[in-house]
Amino acid sequence: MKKALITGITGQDGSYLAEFLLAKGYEVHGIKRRSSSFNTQRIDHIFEDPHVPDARLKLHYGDLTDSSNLTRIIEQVQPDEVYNLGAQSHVAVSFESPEYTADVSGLGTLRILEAIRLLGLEKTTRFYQASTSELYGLVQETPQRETTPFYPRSPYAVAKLYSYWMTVNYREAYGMYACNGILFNHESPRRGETFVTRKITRSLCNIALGLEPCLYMGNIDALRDWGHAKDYVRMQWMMLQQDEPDDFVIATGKQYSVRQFIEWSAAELGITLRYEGSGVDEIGIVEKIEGDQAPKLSVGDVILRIDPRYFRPAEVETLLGDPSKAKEKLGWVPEISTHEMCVEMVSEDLRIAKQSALLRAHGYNAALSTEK
Ligand code: NDP
Ligand code: GDR
Repeated sequence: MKKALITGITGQDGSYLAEFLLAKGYEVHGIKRRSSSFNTQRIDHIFEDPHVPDARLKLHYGDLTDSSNLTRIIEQVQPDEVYNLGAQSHVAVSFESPEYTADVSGLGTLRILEAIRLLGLEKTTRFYQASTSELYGLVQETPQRETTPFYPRSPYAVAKLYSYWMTVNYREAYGMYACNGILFNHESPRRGETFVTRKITRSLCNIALGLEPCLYMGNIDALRDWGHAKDYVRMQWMMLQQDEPDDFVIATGKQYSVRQFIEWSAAELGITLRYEGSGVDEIGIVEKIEGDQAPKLSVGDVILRIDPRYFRPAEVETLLGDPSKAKEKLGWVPEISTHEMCVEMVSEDLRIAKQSALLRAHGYNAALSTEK
């Protein structure tokens, strides 16, 4: 039985990758952080009691800032494959905590690579690094491919640039099987609530049901290439199954604006928006309501405002990936379109919002009865 170790198993990608690898028959080890409250919601459904003798999901307490802890876990697990998904992954937060971001998202990668090497596993353990389209930042070529020059625009992106090159360096210096997946944005109903897509779907569902008054946004004209996390974790595994290690861009090859994503999400709720004003004074007003998904809204309600606090000190305005190499060499193509993903996210957030609305109105028992 193959063994995989996932850092960041409690995150969006970690949870999907763990499911994927368990289905492939792997024994899956994950590193989770100690926190004062539970942080395993995304993997609770695949958690197995460690007392069960053949449990294949095993969790270890650890932190990417702690070399001795990482070395001990890797020594104990002796993994065939390590997926380094752990990171302080929020770009805007990285401007607030640049040093911590560098420690986790930059040096954390080095700590894992060095642990593999010092334990003498560099010829047996395969390593996947969660690199990012944020490396392209101020884009030098469109669409972006593996050969496009990097120009990072945030402490997060600079930390990930360090990790990218460390991964290449350990491959070249020590013959390690180490790959960078340069992944463009990917989302899902499990996306963290403060990333833009989830913030939009969650807020609009709450607004439709009267749980929140307004969606406050930053730069809604930013352009992104958004895929589905399920498609992207499949590719992370595929990258480690090749004869030779290599780096790949993973993207859909299609680009939309944040504004478009807002409109798709609103449309799923039967809401048509009209915009007035410009810049930080722009507002989104309900122009039309169809169906019964937004019972608490009326035509004329202002449900979208711009809040300058969500603008970043340096913005990445546009990203569009060219996944040709992944398609040609690995036969990978994304199966879920951006719009289909948006529909799935709204549907899931609407279900959650309905539960919250019921809880607010009637309490616990009423919410449970709608689950059936
Ligand atoms: P998430 O933010 O959802 O998950 C990040 C994971 O890292 C969580 O499990 C988190 O733990 C863990 N983590 C954070 N800090 C530490 C630390 N100090 N030590 C150990 N673990 C830590 O990210 P995604 O799942 O979306 O992304 C996975 C990886 O891919 C990240 O490295 C991200 O930077 C990168 N990436 C993501 C893209 C995307 O669009 N999603 C695109 C390109 C790259 P906890 O749950 O306790 O917070
Ligand atoms: P990003 O994702 O920075 O691309 O990083 P995010 O969803 O945070 O932002 C996308 C774009 O939307 C604009 N935006 C807002 N963003 C947030 N979070 N909140 C807002 O209110 C808002 N308004 C507008 C942003 O300015 C930006 O242009 C993600 C992370 O998952 C990284 O870890 C990963 O490496 C990259 O994707 C690829």
